[in-house]
Amino acid sequence: MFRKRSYGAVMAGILLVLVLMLMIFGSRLFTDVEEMTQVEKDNRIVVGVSQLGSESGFRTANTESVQNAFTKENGYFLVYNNARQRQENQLKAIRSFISQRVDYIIFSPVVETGWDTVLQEAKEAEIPVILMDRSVDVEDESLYVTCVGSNFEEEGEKAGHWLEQELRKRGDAQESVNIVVLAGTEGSSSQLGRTVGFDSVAREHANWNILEQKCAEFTSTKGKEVMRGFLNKYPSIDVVVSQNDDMTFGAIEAIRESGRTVGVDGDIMIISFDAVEGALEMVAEGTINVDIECNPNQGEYLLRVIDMLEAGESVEKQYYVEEDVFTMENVTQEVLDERSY
Ligand code: GZL
Ligand code: ZN
Repeated sequence: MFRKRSYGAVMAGILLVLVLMLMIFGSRLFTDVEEMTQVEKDNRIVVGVSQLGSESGFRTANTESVQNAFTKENGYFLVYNNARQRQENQLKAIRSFISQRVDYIIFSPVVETGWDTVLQEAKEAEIPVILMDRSVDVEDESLYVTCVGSNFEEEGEKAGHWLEQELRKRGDAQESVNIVVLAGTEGSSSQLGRTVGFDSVAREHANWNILEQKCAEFTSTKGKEVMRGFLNKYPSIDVVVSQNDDMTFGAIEAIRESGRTVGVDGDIMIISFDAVEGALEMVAEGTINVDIECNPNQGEYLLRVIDMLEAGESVEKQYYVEEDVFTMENVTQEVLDERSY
């Protein structure tokens, strides 16, 4: 009995000491972190960034460029959230930035619509909102300060004009051309713009048949799945327009598994978007015929915009990043070596 009681008493004593220690250090720990964070936040510009996901090589590079820009050395405190492709996660993140009273909110809207209310809340909280990569379709454009991204319609037109030139070069300009399109996330600026841009050129050519456009979510898995469906459905496909390199990688796998070939000397021409390093290597070897660049390095542009806002200067409503078009002719070893994404 005695032994049992003393064992129990010892355990209770240890437990009590542990609880006391946790209360002292635990609270100090939380206080320290909170105080430290608060102190740090006080003299650094606090930026809340809602990134839409991590679905592609482009997105990874885009995130890196933001994290490399908003550093402590540059005088920033970055609060970062990955919404994993879900708009409701972005809405939650933006509302949490508002309640944390960040100095700026930056986000890449996964789709163009559904932002009016939350941006109105940010406006009432007097927190400037900057769009990155993609844009929003809102009634009141004053709900965001500026958009740093790409001209997606122009990217789509570039793809169409490349196909025009290529068919002319091959002497096929009048032949009927069967085209399938792997589209990105439905309702995203990149999907909408690239589709409108390419279609604006395609309608100039009665001999271009766009057999089908289907969403493959900007991912390689879906790209392979949708392409496999196209190959089973359409016996003769001449061109694949794939709205990002990740879907292209999946599509090329499906085409090769079907026994057909791709690229410069292949059965099926590949037109892709983004121009990430892995894809440029495929352009250099002739597997991808052309890659329309979509530049993810927006961190520097965003830094400059915030510097201007901090200095009380006015900023443009839209900044387009520099972008190129890559074919075998201009993908040199030097281009590949210096590629940061
Ligand atoms: C384009 C960007 C697109 C990329 C895809 O700026 O929105 O989203 O083209 C990414 O790789 O998923
Ligand atoms: Zn044209």
